[in-house]
Amino acid sequence: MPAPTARSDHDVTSPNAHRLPPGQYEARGWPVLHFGHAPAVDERTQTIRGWGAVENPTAWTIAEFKQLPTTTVRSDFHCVTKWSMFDNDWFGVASRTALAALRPTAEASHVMLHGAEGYTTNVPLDAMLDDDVIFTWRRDGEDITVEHGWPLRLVLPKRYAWKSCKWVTGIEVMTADRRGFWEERGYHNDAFPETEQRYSYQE
Ligand SMILES: Nc1nc2c(c(=O)[nH]1)N[C@H]1C(S)=C(S)[C@@H](COP(=O)(O)O)O[C@H]1N2
Ligand SMILES: [Mo]
Repeated sequence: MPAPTARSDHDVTSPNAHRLPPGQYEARGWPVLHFGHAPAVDERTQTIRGWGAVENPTAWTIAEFKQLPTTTVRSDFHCVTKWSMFDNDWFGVASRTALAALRPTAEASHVMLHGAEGYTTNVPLDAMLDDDVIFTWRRDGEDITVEHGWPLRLVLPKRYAWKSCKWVTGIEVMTADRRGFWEERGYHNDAFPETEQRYSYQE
């Protein structure tokens, strides 16, 4: 992952300073961070597939997926490279709404999110059903840019942001845990910011 942004991007005098998880600083603006390149995506033809331990495997175009019931949730966002953002209003399809459409089987326990260019990240099914988890394409009333994951990204605010998969192409429901892209490369499987679960050697 790229190095943290320069010191001048930190706002140590922020009124949100007391809300920062340990080791984090508040970013000015919204940094862009990902491995590889932002893909060119057409939301009319790009599909998002849901498969695995589900009773109703589904392939939506992204445009169809966006016809599911929508909601807005406010949450914070914490990157393991130490920047945080507060009070983001995300508009989109609640994760629990999408998963309800797929109908996970009784054996389902984990989800692998698949993003463009082979990115993956794993999340317990319970965590995907939290009411603050959302497949989103708008932040604070504006469409997000392709760099930030348009036409569709996940936001999973209670975990470090590498679990918030950009350019989502698949929701794989699993009956056991399996590590995703960063989880296989030295990052923590659970990734809770409050206890600084940054690296796999802490597990
Ligand atoms: N598909 C994909 N999603 C991804 C990543 C990535 O490399 N590929 N990087 C993650 C990381 S490490 C972070 S911090 C957030 C950053 O989101 P942002 O660029 O919108 O700030 O996206 C996450 N989602
Ligand atoms: Mo990150």
